[in-house]
Formats: sequence, structure tokens, C-alpha cells
Amino acid sequence: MRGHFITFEGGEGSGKSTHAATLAAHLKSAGIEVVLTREPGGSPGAEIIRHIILSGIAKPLGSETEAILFAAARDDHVNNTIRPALEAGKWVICDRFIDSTRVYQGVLGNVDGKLIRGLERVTVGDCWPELTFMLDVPAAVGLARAKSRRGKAAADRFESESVEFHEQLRTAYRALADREPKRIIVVDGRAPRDIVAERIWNTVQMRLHPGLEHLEAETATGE
Ligand code: Z5A
Repeated sequence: MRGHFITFEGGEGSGKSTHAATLAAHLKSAGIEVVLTREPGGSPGAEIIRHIILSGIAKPLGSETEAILFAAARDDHVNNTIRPALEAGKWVICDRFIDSTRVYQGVLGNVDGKLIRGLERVTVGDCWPELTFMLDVPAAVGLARAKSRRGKAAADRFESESVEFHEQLRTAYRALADREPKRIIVVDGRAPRDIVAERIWNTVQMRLHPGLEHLEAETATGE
């Protein structure tokens, strides 16, 4: 049996981590085994690469090199965390995945689409997300949330980009969602947390039937 793969995307401070964790908790309380993970990172090797990228030391090497570093991290993450979990019938909820590379490195970093697609083919294999929630908030709202959460700590490689950069990201994410409306669901991230969580949970129930599927699996195994 193969599990399900859901990703969360959006700009800085849009609520991805919050809602990925809330959805994972909902699924767990429905008796489903869930792996909650993130990118860059999510496996020991990929966490090392995360540290390198977010420190900003690779920035002078250019967007193409950063895209390759994100892909190297993804390869490790897919092979060591995502694929084994899906093959074990678990649900995988991932905070950022391929769409982040498409938008940050592809659109904003001007990395050639052929390279981005080539890296996806090599790293993702058959582990494509079935459903992606794109949390949409104006850049200023997301950046203000991230700043207040960060407190006095320094901004990372991407947090320190301009508001214009983050507004362009939002436009690029929306364009991506327009191109793949079946997979990418745009959710207004400005709404109160419980409303956002309810929209996400309703969509998951409608599209992937978590409770029902779980009951069917139990019936089939006679549990
Ligand atoms: N990156 C890339 O360039 N290419 C790639 O292929 C990949 C990533 C995979 C990773 O940063 C960076 O790597 C990312 C893109 C790049 N950079 N940026 N920008 P990260 O993992 O450190 O951070 P992040 O992914 O941007 O997430 P974040 O800053 O942690 O934000 P978030 O997960 O979207 O938000 P949150 O932590 O859930 O919420 C932020 C705050 O808002 C928090 O205090 C919440 O309590 C609050 N919040 C959440 N929802 C609400 C609502 N509805 N109302 C009010 N307040 C709320």
C-alpha cells in the first residue's frame, strides 16, 4: 500500500509550518500514520545542506548553484525519508518542495527551466505530491510575522531579500497555481488560523478521504 503525499508552499511567514503541523495532528487523530517533514532538510544529509544554504555562504556562487544544492538536499530527503514512508503506507506532509525551487530559483533566480525540470526528474522520481496547499499572504504581512517570530535573531539568506522580491514570489506562486489548479490549492493565509485549518482539512477530506480510507484498510485486514 502507498501512502499520500501533501506539500505546503508559499512565501515567508505565510503559515506553512503552522498548517503542515495542524494537518499532521488532524490526520494522527484520525488514526493515520504521518511523517511531518520539511525542505530544505528532512533527512540528516539534507539538514547539513540546509545549514549551508540558509547561512548565505553559497549565495555568491549564484542561483544555479543554489538550485543544484537544493536538488542535492531533495535527493537525500526523497530517498531517505519520503519514499520509505510512502512505501510503508504513511502519509507525508512536507513544508516546501519542488514548487519552492521552481519559484525561488526558477522564476526569481532566472535558472533555466530545462535545468529545473531535469533536477526534478532525477530527484523526485515517482514521489510527486498529490496535493499542494499554497498559502497566500501579501509579502508585508508574511515578513512582519516572520520578523516578530524571529525576535532579535538575524534574518537568513532569503528573509533578508527585499519586500519587492517577496511580492514577486507571491506573483510567481499564483502563476504556478493557475497552471496546475488540480494539484495546487490556493488558500488565503490572512484568515484566522482555525479558518485556514478548516479549509485545508475539508479539502483533504474531499480529495483524499482520510477517515474512509483508513476504515477500509482496517476492514480489509480484519482489524
Ligand atoms: N527555498 C528555496 O529557495 N528553494 C527550495 O527549493 C526550497 C526552499 C525547498 C527556507 O526557509 C528557505 O529556503 C525559504 C525558501 C528557500 N526562504 N524563504 N523565505 P525556512 O524553512 O527557514 O522558512 P520558510 O519556509 O520561509 O518558513 P517560515 O518563515 O518558517 O514561515 P511559515 O512556515 O510559512 O510560517 P509559520 O512559521 O507557520 O508562521 C509564521 C508566524 O505567523 C508564526 O508566528 C505563526 O504563529 C503566525 N501565523 C501563522 N498563521 C497565522 C494566521 N493565520 N494568522 C496570524 N498569524 C499566523
